[in-house]
Amino acid sequence: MDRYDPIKIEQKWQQIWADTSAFKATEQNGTPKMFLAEMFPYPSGAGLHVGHVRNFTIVDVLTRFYAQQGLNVLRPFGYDTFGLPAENYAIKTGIAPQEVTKTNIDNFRTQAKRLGFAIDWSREINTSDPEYYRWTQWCFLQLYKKGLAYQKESYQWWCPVDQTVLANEQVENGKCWRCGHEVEKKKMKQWFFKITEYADELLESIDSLEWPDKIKTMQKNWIGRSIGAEIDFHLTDSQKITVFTTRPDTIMGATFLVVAPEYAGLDYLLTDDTREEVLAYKSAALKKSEIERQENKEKTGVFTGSYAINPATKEKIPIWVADYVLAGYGTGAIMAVPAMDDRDREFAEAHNLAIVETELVDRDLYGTPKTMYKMRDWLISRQRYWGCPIPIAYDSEGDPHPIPEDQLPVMLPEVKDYQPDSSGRSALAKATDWLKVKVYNEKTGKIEEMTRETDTLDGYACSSWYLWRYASPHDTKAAWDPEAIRYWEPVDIYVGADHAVAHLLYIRFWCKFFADEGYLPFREPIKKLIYHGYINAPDGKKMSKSKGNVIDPLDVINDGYGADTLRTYEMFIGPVELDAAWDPRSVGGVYRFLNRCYNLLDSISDIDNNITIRNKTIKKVTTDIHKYNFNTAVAALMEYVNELYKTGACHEDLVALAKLLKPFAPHLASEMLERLDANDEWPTWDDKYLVSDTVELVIQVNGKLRAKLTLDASDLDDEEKIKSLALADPRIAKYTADGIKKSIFVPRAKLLNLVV
Ligand code: ANZ
Repeated sequence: MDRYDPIKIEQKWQQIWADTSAFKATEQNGTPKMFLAEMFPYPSGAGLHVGHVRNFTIVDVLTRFYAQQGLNVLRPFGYDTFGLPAENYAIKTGIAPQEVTKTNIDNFRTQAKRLGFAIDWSREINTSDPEYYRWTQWCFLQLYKKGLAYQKESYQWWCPVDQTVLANEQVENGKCWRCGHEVEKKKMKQWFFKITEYADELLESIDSLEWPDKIKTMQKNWIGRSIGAEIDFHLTDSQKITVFTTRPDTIMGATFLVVAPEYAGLDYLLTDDTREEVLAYKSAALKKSEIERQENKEKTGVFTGSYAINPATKEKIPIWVADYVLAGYGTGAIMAVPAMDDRDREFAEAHNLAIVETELVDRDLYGTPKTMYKMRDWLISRQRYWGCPIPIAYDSEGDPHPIPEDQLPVMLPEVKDYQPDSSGRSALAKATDWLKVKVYNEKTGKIEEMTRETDTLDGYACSSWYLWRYASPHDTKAAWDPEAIRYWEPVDIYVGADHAVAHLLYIRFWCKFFADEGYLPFREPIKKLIYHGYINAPDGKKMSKSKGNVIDPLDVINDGYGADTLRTYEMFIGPVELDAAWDPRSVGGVYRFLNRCYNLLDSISDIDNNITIRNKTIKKVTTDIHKYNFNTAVAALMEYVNELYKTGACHEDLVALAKLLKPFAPHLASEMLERLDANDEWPTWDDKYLVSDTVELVIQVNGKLRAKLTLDASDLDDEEKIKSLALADPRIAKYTADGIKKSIFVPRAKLLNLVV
């Protein structure tokens, strides 16, 4: 027969899939659905990288797997297109971000098609398309109406030379990334979403999700709920400082107070002797990042010149200012208890302040109970051109008014010069015609000429609802169609490798808000989350252009390996949640494996020699994919093929092989199934053919042999099951009644050691 020619086979099947709209999804009441998505990519000029391929292939393996099992599968695709790279490119080259984005999307689409992804291309979305951002603006207005989108003064990084606001990532070692001048913090009016309104629910409902523990913990820490109290320390009868403490019981040991440099009442605390030094300290502190400040390695701080009374001891204690106290948390003021708190002790030692060991008092004796969160409201305004315009206009008094919903979208106008304006406003400030708009003023009851908001929305706003747009991407009447939503959502499996506390928190917040508004019939948008590892260069280092170690996935395909090899290799590369290093030799190995699969078609045996291994392989691949153990599923297929070469493959062996291979190598598998005249329905196994291998497992308690258990060999990779079997055994249970400290499982030695 002919030799395996991936390029030819892949072209053939990609054409067939395109011609037949093979992956178009429609609602089918009565058929269970499965909605899978990756975190949609930012279409950069560099094209797809191997990390995207891992991300998209995981989704694709599952999409094809569930489709082969008869579920009604939805796997859409989209592009997260607003953001700084396109704008910076425009500033540098003068080429419109709209143009660059279109070119990049076209390239991404072509590349994704060459990888054979089972995408419903009719549902493609692009966040910078006016038909999309029109609804992002609608979402903003719903939040605005409920007071959850509001304005507040806040400190921003500011470059006095470039006269522009800078994003955190544009400040490098305290200097402007563009001109190198030292940056400052400047107080400016900004837009926020009130995510803190949902802090409790975001914290409490996360445990109901099938998400990796790592991500759940990161979100919990980010929300950072602290239960404590606010206590007043009086300077005079009418003047006081309120502190937030999680340890009101330590108040007897509070020997000084510390306020943040930005503390609102700071000026009031200063004396003629201290003013100059404190203000110099403040301006230095404003240049530091929050992380630097919390570290406060040198324990810097200055005395304000004022004292307050500790309400428990009635002692007069000094008030200091130090940048380890953050303005945005609690009240921006703390009671320092150096005998109890390490940071306070180090500070007291550095400044010769009293350290007094005392007893604890009853927690409710002083102050009022207070729950505090680390999470702040989400700052969403960007002084940037390339983003979704905020649908707001200001009247002559500077008061904001929403642009009426029937005037959406507020189109992003085309401009010539993308440089932010000298007042720190985006390039939109220079679009003079666009700036003027007639809006109804409810204060005067008249339609008046107003000035548009020139800030644009944080790109994370655009991605906070796109998963719902996928249900009805062409809807011109609503952001999403409730019927389509009820059928497809929530997302069953979501796959990504980033945004643990940003995007994945924001989308949960919007979901709860729109559920409260009656627009969504669920309160959590994503049931299961797969958070996968990165692919690194062969030496384990991060791939980067400057190191010249980037592997271009298209090169792998064009070298003759084909997309099936690339996909299968990236699933074989290691456990899905771990980072993995690219290994060119292993790519070759996967290619040879696919060749061997194809060549088996050459000589089909009449005798069925492989009923046991066939059933075993079907079971193993099925259960592995269910557990997202893609690498061991591929390994099982490799073993199976080795066996078939030894014993001879019959028709049924090959049909099973092609069906199991299809999620990983869909082109080759489709070709094999066609030649075998078989459909792609997922195969089932029959337990009666699975003579189970048993193993004996040694159970130790504190290193001493206490029991031996006989187990099914396939259970050896299920540590949790083994642990619970051991703990349930009466010979073990008598030693572990008080719980275990840890367990050490060594599958190769068939040994479980419980430490009590
Ligand atoms: C006295 C005390 C004694 C404290 C003690 C802790 C231990 P979390 O758990 O993070 O909420 N704190 C309060 N506001 C602060 C701010 N704006 N910047 C820096 N530190 C601040 O921690 C709350 C504790 O962190 C508070 O309780 C306060 O110190 C400090 F043995 O008060 B504690």
